[in-house]
Amino acid sequence: TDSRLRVAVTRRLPDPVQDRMAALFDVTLNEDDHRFTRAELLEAMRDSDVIVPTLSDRIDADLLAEAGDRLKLIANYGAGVDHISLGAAHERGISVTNTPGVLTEDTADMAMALIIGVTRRLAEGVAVMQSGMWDGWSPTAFLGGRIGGRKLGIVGMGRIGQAIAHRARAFGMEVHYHSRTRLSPDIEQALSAKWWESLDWMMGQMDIISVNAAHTPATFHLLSARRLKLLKPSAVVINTSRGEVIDENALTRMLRAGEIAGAGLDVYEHGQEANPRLRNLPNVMLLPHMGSATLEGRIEMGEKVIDNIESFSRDERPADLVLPDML
Ligand code: 8YV
Repeated sequence: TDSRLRVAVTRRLPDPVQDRMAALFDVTLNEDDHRFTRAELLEAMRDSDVIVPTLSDRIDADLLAEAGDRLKLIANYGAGVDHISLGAAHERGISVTNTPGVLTEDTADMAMALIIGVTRRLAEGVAVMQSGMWDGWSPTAFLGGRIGGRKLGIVGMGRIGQAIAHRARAFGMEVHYHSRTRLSPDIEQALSAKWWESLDWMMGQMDIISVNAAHTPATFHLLSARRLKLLKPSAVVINTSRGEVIDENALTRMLRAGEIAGAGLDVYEHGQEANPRLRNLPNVMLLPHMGSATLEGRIEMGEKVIDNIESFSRDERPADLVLPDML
């Protein structure tokens, strides 16, 4: 009999990751990469010591209650764990790990791409060239705003927020931030970042807001309709974190009414789907959750998952253990 850990992976992962997993564990892969139904997810959880889910798998308290007691570790492929009921897992003695760090720079790059893309009207430029309707250069066509000197307000200053701050400084932006805990003075100084205790006050002063806070009960609709109204009409909203942190309907209404100037969104409140009323707005760039989508990053995420499973199997504390009180 096979004494190796039984590991179920819910989505297709890059080949080097799957190959290494197959060499180390008794692994079940999802070669055709279909999204698991609840029943398939439950079956995988019942039959495995370890499950490797992604954000497309909702592991709530009800599912955990039905999963039996073989499952010991949820080794999430991804940093965000808002699709997993951490409290319920903890109560059942199931450990949870994630993959922080390896996707920080890629996600920060994508946030910058959206900041520049919306401010410099890249989507409009691409669209006119694709349509074949460009009628030649004009001194007043496609005028965007200058990136240098713009005030960037980062909401949530963890790893990704700080990586964006570094980049924004190199582009000559002014960096401001709001977060639960203030950075240490030396980090704040290195980033030339100004902390705002009040998100409300920061909102009113910024040219660009970048959302980089995890989705937790405390950050759900942190950018509420009321707070969004505090923005200047010339302001732009960028989100590469989780859609739920912004009231997407309120944001959509304001964009359509011209009450804010633009948005760059990689994530949506209803997960796999953007509000259809966000489409076809020239000042809105929508991406299909690509923030961490680099081949290098996705391989490193897999390596982190494997390291976490291996530590766990040796009865060591996995490097990326997530506890309910950490969020
Ligand atoms: C991943 C993400 O695509 O890590 C996260 O939290 O949102 C993305 O980087 C996703 O988590 C894969 O499960």
